[in-house]
Amino acid sequence: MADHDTEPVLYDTLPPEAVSEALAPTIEALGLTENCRQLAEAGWTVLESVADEDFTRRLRAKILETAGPHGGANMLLAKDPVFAEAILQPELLALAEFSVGRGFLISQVAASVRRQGAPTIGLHADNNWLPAPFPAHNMLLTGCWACDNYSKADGATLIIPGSNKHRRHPDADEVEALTGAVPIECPPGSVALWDGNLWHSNYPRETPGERVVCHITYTRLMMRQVEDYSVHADDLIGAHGEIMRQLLGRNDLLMGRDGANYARLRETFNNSKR
Ligand SMILES: O=C(O)CCC(=O)C(=O)O
Repeated sequence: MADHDTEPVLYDTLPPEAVSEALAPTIEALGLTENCRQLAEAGWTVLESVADEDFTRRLRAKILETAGPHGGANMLLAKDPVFAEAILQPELLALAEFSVGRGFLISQVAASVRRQGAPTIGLHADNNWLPAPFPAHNMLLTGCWACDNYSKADGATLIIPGSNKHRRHPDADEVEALTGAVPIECPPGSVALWDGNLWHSNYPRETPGERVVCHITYTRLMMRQVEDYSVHADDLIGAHGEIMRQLLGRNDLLMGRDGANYARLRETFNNSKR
């Protein structure tokens, strides 16, 4: 962790593939070095057994209870504490800082329940509200917490390896052709993560039962979040402390209750470079 009170003004920006000096011991202790390399190179990675099996069972049960008739749910941080537990897992926070930088925010906590015959979502890059060409530094990190097995027949996430290098949205022909598509295969309790550049979709579900997923999006501090938790922020920060303050954008210079908080200017500007 950087000591924001004593850190001097930073002038250099860390390259996208570099782990900062402050984050490196955490990445090493959690065994995430290879995941960082995969995220930077290939635009995706998978973490298995992010929490114990009981946690994934609780998460799955709460999603099934919360999801609407079409299998979707959002604003989940405000709906049950199990979702804060999910987004605050140390491995996820460490990869988020690596991928979308120090001072990163939570953008969205949503869920999907896909039953047999569920149609696909359609090929896209999560940088959906960003013009192309996409910047060198990643802007969005999506983590799909697979509460059920991920295989092609089970309706797993589909990715186009190498598409992260195009740094643009797919066009209509590419969306139709799905050239080079492969499934992300992993056991329940895994979190599949990808950057904002990687083209992805999901396969139709052919098997009986449901594919239950919690969709978590972390974002760089200068991006607009998908979900607005401002009316819930005091309660969430009261329950989860400093890290939630950061995730909800209450630690930075921007959008303080009384306008910009210049006491936080150096920290915010330094964060943008790490
Ligand atoms: O449901 C999936 O497997 C993919 C979800 C997706 O496209 C997303 O969360 O951006």
